[in-house]
This record gives sequence, structure tokens and C-alpha cells, in this order.
Amino acid sequence: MTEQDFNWKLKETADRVTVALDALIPVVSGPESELLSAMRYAALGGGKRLRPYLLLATGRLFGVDERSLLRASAALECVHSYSLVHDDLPCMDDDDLRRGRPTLHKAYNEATAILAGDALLTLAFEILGDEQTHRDPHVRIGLINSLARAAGCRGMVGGQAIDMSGAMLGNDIAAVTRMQRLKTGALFNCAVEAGAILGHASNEARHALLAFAHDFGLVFQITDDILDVEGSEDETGKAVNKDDDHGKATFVSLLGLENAKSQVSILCKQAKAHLNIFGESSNDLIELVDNIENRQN
Ligand code: GRG
Repeated sequence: MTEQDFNWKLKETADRVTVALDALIPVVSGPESELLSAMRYAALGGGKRLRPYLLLATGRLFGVDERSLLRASAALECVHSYSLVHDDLPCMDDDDLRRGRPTLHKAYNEATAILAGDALLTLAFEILGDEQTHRDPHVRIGLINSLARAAGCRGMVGGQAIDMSGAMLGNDIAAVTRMQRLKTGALFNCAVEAGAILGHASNEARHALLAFAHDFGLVFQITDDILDVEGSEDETGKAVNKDDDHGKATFVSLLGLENAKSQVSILCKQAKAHLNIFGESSNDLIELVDNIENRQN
């Protein structure tokens, strides 16, 4: 599959998730209209929708109903969008640009950005808890637990807290890897786990998928660090060279650019090998790995 074909496929997924989110975050009039409008700005305004792509591709391995997959994907994207809104705030990363547009607190104001993030996080659990996501309450509880673990203090928020605390990670690559695994990797894990939960995957399949997600998350983060050095603001839609400016340890600063690139290539091979048990049905996941290995944004 050519890069252009894959990009069409990714865009098709992104559009379907955007349609689902559009229905789940309605335009309203009245006193809370500003909040809903800010939530829509954050959740509908672009993004590659990688986590939904992972969730959909994993669920399809097991023939899961598309409606369930789209609702679970929308929930995951609500959490991802909230994390970006809060991460961009002046008290965190203090960014003015996200997805090629002003960040939410610049387009609205800080209080609205905090509240829109809070409301998106809560909405995610409302979506997963709804019968329309899956008729079996055990499946719904599995999804809720998976997202809560991934997003909370032992996952994304925990990783963000370590990153913000200025904890002396120094040149300790194991500590930096752990922080990134929590901060960024946990939601990728959850995407794949959610597909497996909805698909009632066997233990063997679940282990293979989680091993895949582990390697994929690292590839994503290392390529993100490479783009921070080599990418442009136009291509990435966000400020570049931020990590260097803040003196933060990254995979590039720790390994050097060339070693970081070699590590990406090793991890990509390893990630794809974990999918061998699924044969050709895992092609959508394999194509995603190939695309992220060469990504420009
Ligand atoms: C504030 C609770 C809280 C958590 C923030 C994930 C995170 C934790 C912060 C994001 C900071 C950041 C830019 C990390 C680099 C990796 C990353 C998550 C990039 C953005 O994800 P993409 O590329 O974004 O999937 P799009 O815009 O395509 O959805």
C-alpha cells in the first residue's frame, strides 16, 4: 500500500470518528453553549485519530460491531483531546499552537479550557457506560476500567505528573522510557485493549496485542522526539524544538539522532512480529506501524 493510500485510509477513519463525536457533543444554546462549543473545538478540530485507528483495527480482527468500535473510539479521543487541552495550558506546557490552530485557552480562555477538558474526560466514561456502546455490562465495565487505568495516576496523568515535577530523570533512559510509557503509551495500550475487550479476545491474542501496543507506543514517542528536532511547525501543526529549549531529556538527546532512528526501525520490526499470530488480518495494524515509522506529523 502506498503512503497516499494509507493516508486516505487514516483520513476515512478520522472522518468517521469525527462524525461520531459530532453527534455526541451537540451544539446547544443557553448558558452552557460556550462550554460545549469549546469541547467541540478540542474534539472535532483535526488530529490524526491514531488511537481510534488502533481500536478499530484491533476490534475488526475479532469482527466487532462497527458501532461499538466507533463509540469506544470516540470515548478514547475525548480523553486524548482533553489531555492536549490541559497540556497546552500556561501552567503546563504553555503552547499557543495545536493542530495548526490557536490552542483552546487562546481561542477561548483558561477557565473554559480547564472546564472543557474536565467535561471531555467525564463524557468519555458516560459514552462507555451507555448501553449503546455494548449490550453486555461486563464488557462496558471492562472498557471503563481499561480507560480509567490508562488515563489516571498509574497511566497518562501519572506520566504527566512525573514529567511536570522536574523529577531528576537526568540521563536515566529507563526512567525517561517509563515516564513516556505512562504519559503517551498508556492510551495506545488502552486503544488496543479496548478492541480486545470488545472482541472477547483469547489470552494469547490479548498478550500479543499488548506487546504490539507497547512497542508501537515507543515508536510513536521516539518519532515524536525526532520530529521535534527535524520537523517544521508547518508540517507538525505545533511548536518544534520545545524539548531542547526546555532542556528536557528525550530519546534523541539520550540516544543521539542516528541511534534513535535505528531504535525506531528495530521496534517497528518487533511490533509487527507480535502480530504474526493474526496473519493477514492484521494488515491494517502493520500499515500503521509502517506509516508512523516514516511520519512527518
Ligand atoms: C495534561 C492530564 C494531562 C496529560 C497530558 C499526552 C499528554 C499528557 C500530553 C501531550 C504532550 C505531547 C504533545 C506529547 C507528545 C506525544 C503526543 C501525545 C502527541 C500528540 O498526539 P497525536 O500526534 O495528536 O496523536 P493528534 O493531534 O494527531 O491527535
